[in-house]
Amino acid sequence: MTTHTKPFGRLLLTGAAGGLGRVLRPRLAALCERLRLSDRADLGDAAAHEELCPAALEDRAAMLALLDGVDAVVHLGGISTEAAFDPILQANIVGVFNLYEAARQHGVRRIVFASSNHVVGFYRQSEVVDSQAPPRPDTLYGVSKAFGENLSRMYFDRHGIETVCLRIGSATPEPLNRRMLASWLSHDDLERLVVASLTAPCAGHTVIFGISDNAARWWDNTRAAHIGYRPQDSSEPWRAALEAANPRPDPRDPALTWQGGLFVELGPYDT
Ligand code: NAI
Ligand code: 15L
Repeated sequence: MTTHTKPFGRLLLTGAAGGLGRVLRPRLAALCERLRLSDRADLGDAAAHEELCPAALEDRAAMLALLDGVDAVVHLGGISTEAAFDPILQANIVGVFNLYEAARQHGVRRIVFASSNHVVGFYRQSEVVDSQAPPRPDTLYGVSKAFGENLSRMYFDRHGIETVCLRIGSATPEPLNRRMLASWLSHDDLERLVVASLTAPCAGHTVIFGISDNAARWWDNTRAAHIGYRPQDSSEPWRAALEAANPRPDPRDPALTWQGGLFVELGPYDT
């Protein structure tokens, strides 16, 4: 048996060239002996503990090779907003299937899957939803994330691969608008959430909303308490400035009506 001083021997981060991938890349080093980084975009130079493995998610053979020797995965790769159906199909549906099938074949035990709040974007901001509320996606993008959540559920029930689905809100350096008073996830809390999801003793199949400890709340994480995520940041210090910037909000503004905000009006895009 191989023993490691860190929790993981080899951790795979997909979408490593993206916005959140670049945030997590240096922060995951403490968790693993080797950090395997993948994307279809340029990954820059590898540090001593890193392995660069470019791959397109829709390339089944490349994904099978990518998962070889991996202990756990943080899956951020994919289309991250509304788009035409074809790229969403390739990256977020075919790609997620390729990831789980490769994980099954290589015996990977846990995946942290970047889902999205847009799985429930058509709930109103006046409602509070938890992980058991039926999906109400606001976009094809949201539908594709619901697919990933369901696929990972099936791979847990059939094959025992644990997954924590992160329904990330808005992961930006600071909250940028009134909606983000509820949806904001600080980068430090993103790190806390990913670390907790990777290292919780028993994750099973869990859906958890990725938000900081914001005073404004639409999303209830009570059912995910076993993950041990303890956010330490809050959007509240930005409230006064954000409200002053928009002192008389239009109550019909979709950005302030739907949990998914302006995503409810994006698209459709040509395939
Ligand atoms: P991003 O768009 O900056 O990064 C996604 C990465 O995936 C990119 O580097 C892109 O090259 C790669 N990618 C896309 N299609 C691919 C394909 N077919 N094959 C290989 N690589 C491919 O997105 P961001 O903001 O870093 O988000 C990361 C993940 O978190 C995404 O899955 C997104 O849906 C999810 N998320 C992010 C939120 C945020 O606030 N940033 C909120 C909710 C969910
Ligand atoms: C997402 O799912 C997107 O990936 C991100 O770019 C943001 O738009 C975020 O949701 C949000 O809802 O603010």
